[in-house]
Amino acid sequence: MSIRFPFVTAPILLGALSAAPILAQTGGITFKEAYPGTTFHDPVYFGAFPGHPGVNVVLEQHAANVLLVSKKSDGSVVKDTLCHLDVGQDLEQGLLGIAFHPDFATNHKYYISYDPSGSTYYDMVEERIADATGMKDSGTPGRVLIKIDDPFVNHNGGNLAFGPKDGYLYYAVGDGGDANDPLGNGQNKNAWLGKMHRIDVNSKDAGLEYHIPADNPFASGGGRPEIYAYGLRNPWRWNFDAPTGDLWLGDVGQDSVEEVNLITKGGNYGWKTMEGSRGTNDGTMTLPIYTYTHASINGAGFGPNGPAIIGGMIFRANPNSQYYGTYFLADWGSKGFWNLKRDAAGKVTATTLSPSPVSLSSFGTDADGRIYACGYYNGTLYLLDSPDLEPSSVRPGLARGSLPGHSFAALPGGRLDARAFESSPVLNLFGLDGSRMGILRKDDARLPQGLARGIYLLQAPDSRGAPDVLAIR
Ligand SMILES: [Ca+2]
Repeated sequence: MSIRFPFVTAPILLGALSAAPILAQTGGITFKEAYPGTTFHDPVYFGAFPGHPGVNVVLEQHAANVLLVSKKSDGSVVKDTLCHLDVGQDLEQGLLGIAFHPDFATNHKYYISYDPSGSTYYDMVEERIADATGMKDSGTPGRVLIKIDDPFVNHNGGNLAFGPKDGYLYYAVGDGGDANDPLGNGQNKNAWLGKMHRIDVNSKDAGLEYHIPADNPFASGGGRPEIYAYGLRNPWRWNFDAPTGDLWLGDVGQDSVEEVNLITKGGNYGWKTMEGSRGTNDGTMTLPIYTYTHASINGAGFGPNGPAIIGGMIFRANPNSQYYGTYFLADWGSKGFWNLKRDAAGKVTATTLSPSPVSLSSFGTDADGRIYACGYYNGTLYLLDSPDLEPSSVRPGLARGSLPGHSFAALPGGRLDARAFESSPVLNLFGLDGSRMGILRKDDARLPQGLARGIYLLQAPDSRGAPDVLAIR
């Protein structure tokens, strides 16, 4: 997703990467194959399919399939094709983004972004409608909302998402491409390119296929009315933190710096006057909340396509987890992998985790908020696996006819008996209603603070046997 080797093709890279080892992760996180034995062609998106528990959406960038992926009870993987397109085949072209209308369950509308095939380049956003089952495209021709003339083949951005607080469709597109933003798009408030845009898909203004939200920064002049934020180079992957509405964006840098931005309405993120926090801020520019330099990851190797940030995902699935509200991100070329914690004062603390097994292209979540990552060149979807990343909606599993578990007792604020860890060094702690109250580890068996007296259940993360019983008295 960088510009340095834009014409290197996947077959060459496959040879270079096929020997990449699967590394155990520090921080207790492993990359676990989500669909063992099943691969995807250049996956660039993973997300939950709304209204269909257990079904996830995968975008295949160059094969240009929107896949609905699920597992049968015997563990076999089913791929249904919601939609297939004809797209450009350069490294950064293809099917790039998808968002489902907040009312998809009733109106079956969904939105894709892609670069069509052909020697003239465009960046497009299109509305499509699924059939009555919701599982197949209706075949009705798509309604093109946005079609941008694009001077170069790279820097196409392409992510799409509906704002969790406002219901508007957000779409980010890169500066057009080549090096040094030769057309000056990033700082040109009248250009589509190098921007985050925001539109209302539920009504139309005169001459447009959408409505301009009245509070867009340039809704009444001063720039393109669709613009929400500007000064972006190649905003490849970004995600909303739904509880706060914060928009975390990874903007791919050029020669020196990769950056994470918190995107706010009307914000100028500096490109090409600034790269990361380097360059001269004219006073209008918002600095990134986190950067890493190419020099800093040199030791890890740049990989065949050079460094490029893969904007990440915020973990919100379990309020008791140490990772709650933190952000996972990766680097494409070096396979670097980090967690960022941002405190209430805005101070960011980065933890470097062990590298990803292959170049990641994107992060996503399932309906329960588990975090997944797309392994690009091996087509493997990974679950970020750790007891700390299990959703609190996990319930203790009970095999039919299983024997009662063991019983343990402890005092409030005390420790769990070491014998409870004989089957597993990590145990989930559940209330009797099945809600998960925390995680206990053999090497730190302290009970969570503030746990009330009463009866609780203990079970290893993957166990389906009877839980053990813990009485706190
Ligand atoms: Ca381009």
